[in-house]
Amino acid sequence: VENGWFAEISDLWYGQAMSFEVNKVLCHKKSQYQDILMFESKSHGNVLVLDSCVQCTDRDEFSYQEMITYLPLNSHPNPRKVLVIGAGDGGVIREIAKHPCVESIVQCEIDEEVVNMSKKYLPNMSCGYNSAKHTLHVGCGKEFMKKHQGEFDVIITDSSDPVGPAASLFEKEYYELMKSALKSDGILCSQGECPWLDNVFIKNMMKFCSPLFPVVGYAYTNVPTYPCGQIGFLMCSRSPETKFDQPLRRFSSEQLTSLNLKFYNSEMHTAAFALPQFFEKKNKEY
Ligand code: AAT
Repeated sequence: VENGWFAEISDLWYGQAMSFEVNKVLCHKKSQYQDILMFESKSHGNVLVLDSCVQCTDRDEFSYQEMITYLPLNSHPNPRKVLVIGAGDGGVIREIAKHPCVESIVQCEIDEEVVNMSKKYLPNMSCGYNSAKHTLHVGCGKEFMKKHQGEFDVIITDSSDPVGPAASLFEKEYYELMKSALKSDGILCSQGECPWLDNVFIKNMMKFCSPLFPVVGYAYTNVPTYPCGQIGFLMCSRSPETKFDQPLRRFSSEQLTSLNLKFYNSEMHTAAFALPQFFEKKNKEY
């Protein structure tokens, strides 16, 4: 934080940076795994930053948390047991806990400090931890995956960017491990970076997923405070029946209200899979 502003400077999006005017730094410390910064912003409520990358803001987190949750859960005929990797802020747990089919939520987050700081400064997200369906394991998602076979209906990987502790969650080996941790008709959905910045990286991941899963898809949503204002999701299904862009459960307007959804609905679900023309091209043009 310099001159009252925080700028999200990183080689992952060189030459550009989202900035926030800072009211107050709430906490800044180094955990065993990463640098953790929490500040109160002038316009976006509290903001969580890990290793200089913005993870969420009070103002626009719902778009990401709702979409990474309901895209896979509503593509699955009966998602009862859900595994979440990462998601230290708790927002994805908050969303999964609302889903009518879900019976249990297992979470594996590497950094307990992120969980503790979120409980203190991000109550609107960490309220997810109060769900009776939820169990937390502290550890690396990849190591956790090796110990589980054929157990989960859905696996959601809400991970930070592919540098530091999350790098292993973007590798082919991790997708092979997720495949075997899923039930035979299971679905996975992972934080899939941004088409404007990482087109080649994303296409490469889709390429190594396609021999592993009969159905592979990519969707994206708008998050104004993520780099370029967009973030995508890489989705894979073990069931050849899955049609990601056609949700099996369509929430009525009463349900959308009672679930307190602010972004997701069936139309947004289908639209999220429509990809721009440049996504199909092989080479980065920007
Ligand atoms: N809900 C949106 C916030 C995140 S947080 C990503 C979480 O992944 C963090 O809590 C981090 O500690 C955790 N994490 C990182 N590596 C691992 C790992 N190997 N195993 C388990 N958890 C891990 C996502 C923000 C996306 C930002 C896009 N620019």
